[in-house]
Parts: sequence; C-alpha cells; structure tokens
Amino acid sequence: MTTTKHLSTGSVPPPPVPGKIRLYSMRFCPYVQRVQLVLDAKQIPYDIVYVNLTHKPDWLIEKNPLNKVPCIELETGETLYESLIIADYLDDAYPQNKLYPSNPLAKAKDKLLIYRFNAVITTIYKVFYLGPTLEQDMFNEALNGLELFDQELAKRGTPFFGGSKPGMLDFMIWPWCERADVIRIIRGEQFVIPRERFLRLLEWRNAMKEDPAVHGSFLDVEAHAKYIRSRIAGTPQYDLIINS
Ligand SMILES: N[C@@H](CCC(=O)N[C@@H](CS)C(=O)NCC(=O)O)C(=O)O
Repeated sequence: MTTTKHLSTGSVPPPPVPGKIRLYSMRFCPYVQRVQLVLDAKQIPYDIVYVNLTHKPDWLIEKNPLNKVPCIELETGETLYESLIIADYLDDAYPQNKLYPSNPLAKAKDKLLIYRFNAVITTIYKVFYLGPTLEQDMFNEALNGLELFDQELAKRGTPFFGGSKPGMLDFMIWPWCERADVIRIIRGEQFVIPRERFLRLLEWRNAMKEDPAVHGSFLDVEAHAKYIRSRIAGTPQYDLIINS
C-alpha cells in the first residue's frame, strides 16, 4: 500500500536509503511494475519514490533524460531507465534466482517473445484510450496477438513460461495481463477474454496471482479501472489508492 504521495513540480527528492536501490515509480505504470516484479522476485532491497507524471518534478529529467518512469538509482548515484534494460541489468547484476534461461538460444527466444508482446501492448492501449470507434477491432487484434502466448504455453507444457516458476518472460508480460479485465469493466461484457480460446493463458494468469513476487505490486481490477477512468477523463488520479 502506498504511503507517500506522488511528488510533483517543485518537490525535492528524498535522500537515498543506504543499502537500497531507489525505484522512481508511478503506482499504475505497467512498465514500472515490470521492474518491481524483478526486484521482488530476486529479493533485492529497494525503496520507491512516486512521481506525478502530469506535473513532473524538475529533477526527474536529471535521473532519466527521457523524463519517464521507471528509473532506478543505484547506491553509486548512477541511474538506469527503460523497463527492459533495467530488468536485464538486475538479472545480470544479482545472481540470485536467475530469471532468464541460462541457455543462450532459449534466452534469445524469450526475448523475442517479450519483443512480440509489444504488439499486444499497443492494441490494449488503443482499446483503453482511443475511444469507442475502433475498440472491437483493437480488442480482436489484442486477442490475436495473445494467441501466440497461449500456444507457447502449450508447446512448453509447463505452468509458467519460465517452467515450474515464473521467469523473465512471465514477469515482462504480466502487468498487462493483470489489467486485461479492465476492458470488460469499462467497455462492457463483449470484451471478455474467451475461456475456450485461452485456456492455458487463463490458467497461467491464475497461477501468476499466487506468486509472491506478483503479490508485491498487485492491484485488483477495480483499482486499475478507477485509475484508467481518471486518465480517460484527462485527470489521472495518481494518488487514488492513498486517498481511498
Ligand atoms: N519504454 C518505456 C516506457 C515507459 C513509459 O511510457 N512510462 C510512462 C508511465 S506508464 C511515463 O513515464 N510517461 C510519462 C511521459 O511519457 O511523459 C519503458 O519500457 O520503460
């Protein structure tokens, strides 16, 4: 549960916490969640500083030249940004609980699937934010994109892409799967993910919900829907979990 509000323009970043990586975050950002999942899965100590993305603190751009979250700050004061770069760095730099397969070819194939998930992210984003005109087409396109992942689980024959426990591919696609049912809540029952077509992926989703690393950042569909509604209305409520 968030205890600190999202910092805005004119704020000062809190001092670093010794022994901890700093994660600059926005509570509802799926890209930040990717990083948090890796930190939690590898049990790396970190603290979180939340950033208001409508009225950004002036110091954010000094930490991340792209002026976005996620961004991590190491104890040396060096920073890294872009969720996939950070995730790969953490897996390389912290040997415990390796999230990528050790086999280079298997690792490259998982990276390809993470890359191909970008197409699903783009269509989900359009369903949420483009309004009602194209939503059915975009939803169908998102489902078509997800089929690859359902088939991949069938091919692997394991509950997770990572095998008997979640690996990097599981965590990199999870944030959007956690939010998938928001579409049904906001737009209506026709946007339900068809069970018969996505049996394995829906089972995977249930299994992911039980994972301790997923618990660390999990928000229920109502909380996501509330935030996404506020964003559609043009006034994103970053602090709504704190205020509720
Ligand atoms: N490609 C980036 C995307 C990060 C991103 O788009 N973050 C959003 C929040 S969810 C952001 O900071 N937006 C602020 C802006 O674009 O000005 C990554 O993978 O980290």
